[in-house]
Amino acid sequence: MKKFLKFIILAVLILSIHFHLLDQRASAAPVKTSNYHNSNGRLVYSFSSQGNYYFSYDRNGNTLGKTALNNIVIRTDDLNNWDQTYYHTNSLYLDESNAAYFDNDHSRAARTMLTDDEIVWKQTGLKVFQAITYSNNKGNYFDYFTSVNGMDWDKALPTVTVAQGSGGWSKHSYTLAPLTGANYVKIRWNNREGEIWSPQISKVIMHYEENVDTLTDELSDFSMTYSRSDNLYFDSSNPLNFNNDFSRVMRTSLTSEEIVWRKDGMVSFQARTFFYPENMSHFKIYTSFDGVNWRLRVPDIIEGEQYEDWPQIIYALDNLEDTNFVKIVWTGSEGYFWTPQITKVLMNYKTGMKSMTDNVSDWSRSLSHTGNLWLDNSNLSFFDNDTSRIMRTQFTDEEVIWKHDKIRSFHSVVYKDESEGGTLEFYISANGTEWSRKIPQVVRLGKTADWTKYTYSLHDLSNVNYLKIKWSGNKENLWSPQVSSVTINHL
Ligand SMILES: [Ca+2]
Ligand SMILES: [Ca+2]
Ligand SMILES: [Ca+2]
Repeated sequence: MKKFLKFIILAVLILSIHFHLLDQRASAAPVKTSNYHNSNGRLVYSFSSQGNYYFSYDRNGNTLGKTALNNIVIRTDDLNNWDQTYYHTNSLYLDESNAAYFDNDHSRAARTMLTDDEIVWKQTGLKVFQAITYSNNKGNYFDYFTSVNGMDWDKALPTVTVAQGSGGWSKHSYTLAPLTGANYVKIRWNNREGEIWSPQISKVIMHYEENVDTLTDELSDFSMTYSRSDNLYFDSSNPLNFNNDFSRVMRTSLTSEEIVWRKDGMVSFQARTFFYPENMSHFKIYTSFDGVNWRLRVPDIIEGEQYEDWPQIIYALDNLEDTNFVKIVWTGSEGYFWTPQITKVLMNYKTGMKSMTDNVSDWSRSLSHTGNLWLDNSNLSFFDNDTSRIMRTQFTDEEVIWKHDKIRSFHSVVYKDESEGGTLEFYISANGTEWSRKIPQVVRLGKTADWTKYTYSLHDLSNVNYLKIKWSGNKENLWSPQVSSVTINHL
């Protein structure tokens, strides 16, 4: 009787849960969300019809931010043919037999010999790469590599889940996320024992950002750099220490030297460097949207392949959203001036993006402004020597409008003193008459005396041709906040 009661209670519970789920389904259409975690188990990407997001962390695992990504596209290669692959070794073939062992997959990539065969996929702007494979054993039989240019490869460590496939084979699901500026992925078989027909690759799934191009500076000369400090030199000696690279940038003295690249709409950046293993002092990497105001970044630091004595260190930034410039600074004043060296730099950028900066030296680059605004030229030392900033002259609502076709992002440099001051509001418009307010992303850039410098940015804009900054509020002081410059990225 007790057992019967338990059964009744259980049945009622299951039914009520079932109806509860049905209720939820009836009330809202389900949103399919794909979440991807990094090797530390932290969420890095979340893709759904309601939005795509990238989550970043510092080296201690503290959340740095959440970036919205437009134009995330999925491409699936079922390996029914080789059309979607970029390269594969000749001895591979597509096995169409015994689909019943492979969850009914009628075509998988397989070997014909026990050799280190490989397949390469090319996709610019890769965010997440997944491979589904089958093996007649539980072993992990593949190595994974990623590359920005298809030539310099770095070993990548996927997260792996194992499930039971049909017919007693193990189904492995490998995920690479996040990929730092990768445009190519290579899978290589690594087992030289066992059966030639195991493992097999069933399919790969790629999430990537659309409309991304790529650019490499081999650093043969300074023609692709934007600016640099004086004491830099191209070293061509001992190429064997540097993967046969005959031209690398190094310092000529133990001073703080820097080199800057510009590419409007940069979304990822990779610097490949070599260090002599004594007194190693890391590079510092800064990003900027105007080449004037810089933000220190926390790059991914990857240990690359080592040639001879010099460890290769790769610095990578990905999912950049306010970057038209990147600066690398040599640090360290001890040891040898000829270490470290930069061998090449690789960038992904949004196709066709251009940037326009208005330093507000005058009103010529804005479309219009209201009467009680003033260009302040005083107290340069509080404003990093910026000779002209916009401020109010009355406690009234004031505004400035900028116009540009196809605005995609907007960055303004703002100084505020320690008073409550006025409030800045940001508006966007397609036609210049109907406006909608947007909440900007705020980054604190630095402090001079009583003034703090911030950037206020809007990202991922579409159907926007006008931007407006509005001052409001009537608390002291009239002179705060001040707008120092505005940069508009547009197509
Ligand atoms: Ca397949
Ligand atoms: Ca080089
Ligand atoms: Ca200015």
